[in-house]
Amino acid sequence: MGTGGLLLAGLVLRPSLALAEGAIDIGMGGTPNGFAVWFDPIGLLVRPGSTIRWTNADPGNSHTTTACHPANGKPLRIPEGAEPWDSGYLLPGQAFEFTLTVAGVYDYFCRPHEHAGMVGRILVLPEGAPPPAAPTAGDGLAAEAIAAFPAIDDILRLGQVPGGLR
Ligand SMILES: [Cu+2]
Repeated sequence: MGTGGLLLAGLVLRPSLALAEGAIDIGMGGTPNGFAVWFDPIGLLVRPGSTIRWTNADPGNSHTTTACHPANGKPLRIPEGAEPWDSGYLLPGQAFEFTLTVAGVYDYFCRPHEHAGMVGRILVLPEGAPPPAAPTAGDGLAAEAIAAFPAIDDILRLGQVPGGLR
């Protein structure tokens, strides 16, 4: 096999990384009876400056996307100096966009479903940068939420960690 084959292999082995020009989508989903609720993907790797669009694709529930930040009554689990966000309640079909500029780990949750473990984690990483450590601040955040964040290693390996019923 020549150089071309090696180049192709390198391309195929790259993790899928969302480099879209527009917003990168995260769905908010749930079962019709509200038995389970989720963000999908639950883990996401993006470059600084990426705009994320959360859309409530769950016909039976309202959801929020809310940064783990003291401004939202939660421990700081986004990078120091980064802007927190809180979508407020999104009815089925509604969406919320936010742009992440500061590199690091962003943990967020859904206000009405924190105790159901409805959380997500976004890793904002410049190309070639070493991976940051996972946030550890936990006081004031439900144990079910803390337990549900996907591992940094999985986000790095997969680019997108699927959420939802599996
Ligand atoms: Cu929710």
